[in-house]
Amino acid sequence: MSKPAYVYKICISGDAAVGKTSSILRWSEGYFRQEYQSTVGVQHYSRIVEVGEDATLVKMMIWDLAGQDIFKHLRASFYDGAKGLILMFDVSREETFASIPGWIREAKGHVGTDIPYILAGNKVDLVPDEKHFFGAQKYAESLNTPLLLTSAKTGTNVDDLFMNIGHLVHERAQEEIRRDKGWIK
Ligand SMILES: Nc1nc2c(ncn2[C@@H]2O[C@H](COP(=O)(O)OP(=O)(O)O)[C@@H](O)[C@H]2O)c(=O)[nH]1
Ligand SMILES: [Mg+2]
Repeated sequence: MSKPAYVYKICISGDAAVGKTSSILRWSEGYFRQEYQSTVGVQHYSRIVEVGEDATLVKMMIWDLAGQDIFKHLRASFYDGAKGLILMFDVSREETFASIPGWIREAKGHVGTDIPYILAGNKVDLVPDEKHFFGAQKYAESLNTPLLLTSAKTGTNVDDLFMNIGHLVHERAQEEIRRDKGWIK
Protein backbone atom coordinates (compact mmCIF):
# COMPACT_ATOMS: atom_id res chain seq x y z
CA MET A 1 0.00 0.00 0.00
CA SER A 2 1.28 3.50 -0.69
CA LYS A 3 2.15 5.99 1.98
CA PRO A 4 -0.60 7.84 3.82
CA ALA A 5 -0.88 11.53 3.02
CA TYR A 6 -1.94 12.38 6.58
CA VAL A 7 -1.65 10.89 10.03
CA TYR A 8 -4.43 11.61 12.51
CA LYS A 9 -4.38 10.98 16.21
CA ILE A 10 -7.77 9.95 17.54
CA CYS A 11 -8.48 9.25 21.20
CA ILE A 12 -11.04 6.87 22.59
CA SER A 13 -12.31 7.45 26.10
CA GLY A 14 -15.05 6.27 28.40
CA ASP A 15 -15.38 4.30 31.64
CA ALA A 16 -13.45 1.10 32.29
CA ALA A 17 -14.77 -2.07 30.65
CA VAL A 18 -17.15 -0.37 28.17
CA GLY A 19 -15.27 -2.09 25.34
CA LYS A 20 -12.77 0.50 24.11
CA THR A 21 -9.85 -1.88 23.66
CA SER A 22 -12.10 -4.61 22.23
CA SER A 23 -13.52 -2.20 19.65
CA ILE A 24 -10.08 -1.05 18.54
CA LEU A 25 -8.86 -4.64 18.25
CA ARG A 26 -11.94 -5.62 16.29
CA TRP A 27 -11.34 -2.73 13.90
CA SER A 28 -7.57 -2.82 13.60
CA GLU A 29 -6.97 -6.56 13.80
CA GLY A 30 -10.36 -8.08 13.10
CA TYR A 31 -10.86 -10.22 16.17
CA PHE A 32 -12.68 -10.16 19.51
CA ARG A 33 -11.09 -11.12 22.78
CA GLN A 34 -13.48 -12.45 25.40
CA GLU A 35 -11.32 -12.41 28.50
CA TYR A 36 -10.98 -9.11 30.28
CA GLN A 37 -7.57 -7.52 30.45
CA SER A 38 -7.51 -3.94 31.65
CA THR A 39 -5.37 -1.60 29.64
CA VAL A 40 -2.33 -0.36 31.49
CA GLY A 41 -1.40 3.24 30.71
CA VAL A 42 -1.63 4.28 27.07
CA GLN A 43 -1.58 2.10 23.97
CA HIS A 44 -2.02 2.92 20.33
CA TYR A 45 -3.12 1.05 17.27
CA SER A 46 -3.24 2.23 13.71
CA ARG A 47 -4.74 1.44 10.36
CA ILE A 48 -4.41 3.08 6.96
CA VAL A 49 -7.76 3.84 5.34
CA GLU A 50 -9.19 5.78 2.43
CA VAL A 51 -11.28 8.83 3.23
CA GLY A 52 -12.95 11.67 1.37
CA GLU A 53 -14.31 11.89 -2.15
CA ASP A 54 -10.86 11.51 -3.66
CA ALA A 55 -10.06 8.44 -1.50
CA THR A 56 -7.10 10.05 0.25
CA LEU A 57 -4.96 7.56 2.16
CA VAL A 58 -4.77 8.47 5.83
CA LYS A 59 -3.28 6.73 8.81
CA MET A 60 -5.58 6.72 11.80
CA MET A 61 -3.74 6.30 15.07
CA ILE A 62 -6.19 5.32 17.78
CA TRP A 63 -5.03 6.07 21.29
CA ASP A 64 -6.45 3.98 24.08
CA LEU A 65 -6.25 4.89 27.76
CA ALA A 66 -7.02 2.91 30.85
CA GLY A 67 -10.19 4.27 32.49
CA GLN A 68 -8.94 3.85 36.03
CA ASP A 69 -8.54 6.99 38.08
CA ILE A 70 -4.96 6.17 39.04
CA PHE A 71 -3.96 7.03 35.49
CA LYS A 72 -5.37 10.57 35.62
CA HIS A 73 -1.88 12.06 35.44
CA LEU A 74 -1.35 10.45 32.03
CA ARG A 75 -4.29 12.15 30.47
CA ALA A 76 -2.73 15.47 29.47
CA SER A 77 -0.23 13.75 27.16
CA PHE A 78 -2.90 11.30 26.09
CA TYR A 79 -5.07 14.08 24.64
CA ASP A 80 -2.20 16.20 23.36
CA GLY A 81 -2.51 16.74 19.59
CA ALA A 82 -5.70 14.70 19.22
CA LYS A 83 -7.70 15.49 16.07
CA GLY A 84 -10.77 13.51 16.99
CA LEU A 85 -12.41 11.69 19.84
CA ILE A 86 -14.60 8.64 20.33
CA LEU A 87 -16.64 8.65 23.56
CA MET A 88 -17.81 5.19 24.45
CA PHE A 89 -20.35 3.89 26.92
CA ASP A 90 -21.84 0.45 27.55
CA VAL A 91 -25.54 0.22 26.63
CA SER A 92 -26.06 -2.38 29.35
CA ARG A 93 -24.77 -0.07 32.13
CA GLU A 94 -26.46 3.32 32.45
CA GLU A 95 -23.79 4.70 34.78
CA THR A 96 -21.28 4.54 31.94
CA PHE A 97 -23.57 6.80 29.89
CA ALA A 98 -23.92 9.16 32.84
CA SER A 99 -20.12 9.56 32.81
CA ILE A 100 -20.00 10.84 29.23
CA PRO A 101 -20.38 14.58 30.01
CA GLY A 102 -17.42 14.27 32.37
CA TRP A 103 -15.33 12.61 29.65
CA ILE A 104 -16.25 15.39 27.23
CA ARG A 105 -15.28 18.05 29.77
CA GLU A 106 -11.97 16.34 30.43
CA ALA A 107 -11.11 16.02 26.74
CA LYS A 108 -12.08 19.61 25.98
CA GLY A 109 -10.02 20.82 28.91
CA HIS A 110 -6.91 19.02 27.67
CA VAL A 111 -7.24 19.43 23.91
CA GLY A 112 -8.05 23.13 24.16
CA THR A 113 -9.65 23.40 20.74
CA ASP A 114 -12.92 22.10 19.45
CA ILE A 115 -12.31 18.75 17.72
CA PRO A 116 -14.86 16.42 16.10
CA TYR A 117 -16.20 13.69 18.34
CA ILE A 118 -18.58 10.83 18.10
CA LEU A 119 -20.65 8.94 20.67
CA ALA A 120 -20.62 5.15 20.71
CA GLY A 121 -22.99 2.94 22.67
CA ASN A 122 -21.21 -0.42 22.71
CA LYS A 123 -22.36 -3.98 23.59
CA VAL A 124 -25.67 -3.76 21.68
CA ASP A 125 -25.49 -7.56 21.35
CA LEU A 126 -26.41 -7.74 25.07
CA VAL A 127 -29.66 -5.78 24.67
CA PRO A 128 -30.67 -6.33 21.03
CA ASP A 129 -34.32 -5.29 21.36
CA GLU A 130 -33.77 -2.00 23.11
CA LYS A 131 -33.92 1.09 20.91
CA HIS A 132 -33.66 3.99 23.36
CA PHE A 133 -30.58 3.87 25.45
CA PHE A 134 -30.99 6.30 28.33
CA GLY A 135 -31.92 9.09 25.92
CA ALA A 136 -28.54 8.79 24.20
CA GLN A 137 -29.96 9.75 20.80
CA LYS A 138 -31.45 12.99 22.12
CA TYR A 139 -28.25 13.76 23.94
CA ALA A 140 -26.17 13.20 20.79
CA GLU A 141 -28.51 15.49 18.85
CA SER A 142 -28.16 18.19 21.49
CA LEU A 143 -24.39 17.98 21.00
CA ASN A 144 -24.80 17.90 17.24
CA THR A 145 -22.72 14.75 17.09
CA PRO A 146 -23.39 11.25 15.68
CA LEU A 147 -24.35 8.30 17.88
CA LEU A 148 -23.40 4.80 16.77
CA LEU A 149 -24.65 1.64 18.45
CA THR A 150 -21.88 -0.90 18.22
CA SER A 151 -20.79 -4.36 19.26
CA ALA A 152 -17.14 -5.25 19.39
CA LYS A 153 -18.30 -8.82 19.92
CA THR A 154 -20.34 -9.23 16.74
CA GLY A 155 -18.66 -6.42 14.81
CA THR A 156 -21.90 -4.45 14.36
CA ASN A 157 -21.16 -0.87 13.29
CA VAL A 158 -17.53 -1.03 14.43
CA ASP A 159 -16.14 -0.18 10.99
CA ASP A 160 -18.72 2.57 10.66
CA LEU A 161 -17.67 4.04 13.96
CA PHE A 162 -14.00 4.36 13.03
CA MET A 163 -14.67 5.41 9.44
CA ASN A 164 -17.15 8.02 10.61
CA ILE A 165 -14.67 9.68 12.93
CA GLY A 166 -11.97 9.32 10.26
CA HIS A 167 -14.12 11.25 7.78
CA LEU A 168 -15.02 13.95 10.28
CA VAL A 169 -11.39 14.44 11.24
CA HIS A 170 -10.23 14.52 7.62
CA GLU A 171 -12.93 17.02 6.68
CA ARG A 172 -11.95 19.28 9.56
CA ALA A 173 -8.25 19.04 8.64
CA GLN A 174 -8.97 19.92 5.01
CA GLU A 175 -11.04 22.87 6.15
CA GLU A 176 -8.13 24.11 8.26
CA ILE A 177 -5.74 23.81 5.33
CA ARG A 178 -8.09 25.86 3.15
CA ARG A 179 -8.41 28.45 5.89
CA ASP A 180 -4.61 28.64 6.33
CA LYS A 181 -4.22 29.23 2.63
CA GLY A 182 -6.78 32.02 2.84
CA TRP A 183 -9.25 30.26 0.54
CA ILE A 184 -11.99 30.49 3.14
CA LYS A 185 -12.49 32.70 6.19
N1 LIG B 1 -21.02 -8.79 24.99
C1 LIG B 1 -20.07 -7.90 24.71
N2 LIG B 1 -18.96 -7.82 25.48
C2 LIG B 1 -18.03 -6.91 25.14
C3 LIG B 1 -18.16 -6.06 24.01
N3 LIG B 1 -17.05 -5.26 23.95
C4 LIG B 1 -16.28 -5.61 24.99
N4 LIG B 1 -16.84 -6.61 25.72
C5 LIG B 1 -16.30 -7.26 26.92
O1 LIG B 1 -16.27 -6.27 27.95
C6 LIG B 1 -15.09 -6.41 28.74
C7 LIG B 1 -14.29 -5.10 28.71
O2 LIG B 1 -13.81 -4.85 27.40
P1 LIG B 1 -12.53 -3.95 27.14
O3 LIG B 1 -12.40 -3.81 25.67
O4 LIG B 1 -11.36 -4.45 27.87
O5 LIG B 1 -13.02 -2.56 27.78
P2 LIG B 1 -12.20 -1.21 28.03
O6 LIG B 1 -11.81 -1.18 29.47
O7 LIG B 1 -13.18 -0.11 27.72
O8 LIG B 1 -11.02 -1.21 27.10
C8 LIG B 1 -14.33 -7.60 28.14
O9 LIG B 1 -14.64 -8.74 28.89
C9 LIG B 1 -14.87 -7.73 26.74
O10 LIG B 1 -14.78 -9.04 26.28
C10 LIG B 1 -19.34 -6.18 23.21
O11 LIG B 1 -19.57 -5.47 22.21
N5 LIG B 1 -20.26 -7.10 23.62
MG1 LIG C 1 -8.98 -1.11 27.69
